[in-house]
Amino acid sequence: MNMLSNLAPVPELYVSYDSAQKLKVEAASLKSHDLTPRQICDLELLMNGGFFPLKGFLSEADYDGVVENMRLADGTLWPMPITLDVSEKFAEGLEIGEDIALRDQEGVILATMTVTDRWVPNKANEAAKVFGADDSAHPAVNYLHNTAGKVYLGGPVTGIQQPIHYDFRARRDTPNELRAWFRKVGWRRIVAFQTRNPLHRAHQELTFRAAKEAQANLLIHPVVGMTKPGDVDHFTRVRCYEAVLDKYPAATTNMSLLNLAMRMAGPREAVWHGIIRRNHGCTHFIVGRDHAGPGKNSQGKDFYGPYDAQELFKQYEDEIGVEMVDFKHMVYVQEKAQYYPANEVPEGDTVLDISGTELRRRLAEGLEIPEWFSFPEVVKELRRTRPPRSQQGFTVFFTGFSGSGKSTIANALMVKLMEMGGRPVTLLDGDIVRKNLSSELGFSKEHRDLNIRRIGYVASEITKNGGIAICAPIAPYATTRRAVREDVEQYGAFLEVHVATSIEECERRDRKGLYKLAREGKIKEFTGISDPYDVPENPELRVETEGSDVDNCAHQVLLKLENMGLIAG
Ligand code: PPS
Repeated sequence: MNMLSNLAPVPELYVSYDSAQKLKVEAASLKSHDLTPRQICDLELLMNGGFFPLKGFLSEADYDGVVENMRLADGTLWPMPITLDVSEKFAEGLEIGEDIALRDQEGVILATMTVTDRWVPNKANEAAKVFGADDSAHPAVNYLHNTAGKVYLGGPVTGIQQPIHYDFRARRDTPNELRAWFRKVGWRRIVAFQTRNPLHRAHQELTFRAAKEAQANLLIHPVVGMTKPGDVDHFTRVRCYEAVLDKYPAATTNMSLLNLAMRMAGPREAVWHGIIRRNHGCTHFIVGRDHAGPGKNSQGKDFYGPYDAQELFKQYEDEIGVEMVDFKHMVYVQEKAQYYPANEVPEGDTVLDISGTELRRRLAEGLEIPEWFSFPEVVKELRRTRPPRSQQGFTVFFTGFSGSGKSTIANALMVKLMEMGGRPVTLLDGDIVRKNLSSELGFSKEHRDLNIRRIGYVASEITKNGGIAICAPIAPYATTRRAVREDVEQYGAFLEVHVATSIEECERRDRKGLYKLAREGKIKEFTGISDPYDVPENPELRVETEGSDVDNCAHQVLLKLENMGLIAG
């Protein structure tokens, strides 16, 4: 058991400044592993004592113990595999006992690691035991199978320097910085509140109550490393937290940012969060309903029961070394104009609540968010980041044969959107792109894919920055179109429009004379003649050009955009 006083410093893995300078020079000649964003988060907490008692990435024996029964090989409680996953190629070239340099994404050496273990993990078993099911609907299982390398390396880490953060520097604290601060201000009992979401009035009420009940001070300890895909970005959230912090009585509450990469592992994650907070000097920890829940599995059911996390935490409370504080579900009681715990609402009174889904809908549609629900400063920040759909960027992606009418309709659409105004419009027409972005490319599958991925990248950047991208390439491959959709949908809507002119009609029109040349074999790999075209199965819109004019086709796209809430009606 590793009981730490919350007054003494927690052991770190850093060497002294002078040794670090020396080691940095020596490490330059070692084989290097470029850390992934998740590994950088893990390494930071390993080095600064946030993951105490770990001394490095898990060895195989520790990994087996953690996966099977949440314990390191020496019996210490540790619920989460902290592993250094690498490619087979990198692993192959290593000797056991060799030191490697661990670098951030810019190549800065953060640490060295002595490789004591190398093994190919049974990922299906890890998924089942740690996350409860080998189901890729779970974000961490998806990561395990589709992002993480095939081989794990384990061994002790020697810390050279912390990962560099340029944002919110004053709000980031190592465990020992927090411990020192608690000592300085005389905080002895500290309740930590873990969060990855913006805080609204109910959260403020429940955290304040939790601290009062535990007769403790409150530490808002949000995760700013990696959270669930699709969450509100941490920049926005931290601005929201700053606003909420002002609502607590002065000197009762503080906030510090935690660069943790969450796994959304529910019960095991709650235990892990507790240990991390103990290491940061906290004595109490709020565990709520469905703590660190990953959402629904592929059968549409919850991965974990709503109170599994609380139960597991309670079971290991002594070993974790922090006391669990129950999270009360707070609701607004209209008649009293006040928040109450859900189980203490006076009989007959009206309870008001807004779910996360409803909040997102109201933000997306620019509808009212009442003051009883959230603080005006928080709503203002959320609206700045998530403007209503009619002000967000989006991409219209035309696909179809050469000569189908894509460019003509795309041009008409561009002009109509510019007439409306409000957002900048960029046309990425097939021919224009091939002149400017892809002039070195031909028409092999590989080159077409590269061409389309480039268009997708530009469109996603335009979409991210609130503009309208209209793309009009042939884009014959369904998989590539799907990849572009995924790139864009991170930032805004993607509207696929199949310009469904038949190959016979395109050939009959032959506006550029290319079909004739293709038939004569003078142009090779010509789409529809000597090269494939995957007809889109579920485009948002299919337009027929035989029988309707360009103006009408462009108008159909506008109607669809209106219907999706992307342009005001
Ligand atoms: S792709 O497949 O999406 O990368 O094609 P794209 O960039 O849209 O380029 C298509 C335009 O290039 C001309 N062209 C050919 N098209 C298809 N196959 C072959 N082999 C070929 N060679 C040249 C053709 O004019 C296409 O223009 P559009 O505007 O589609 O008619």
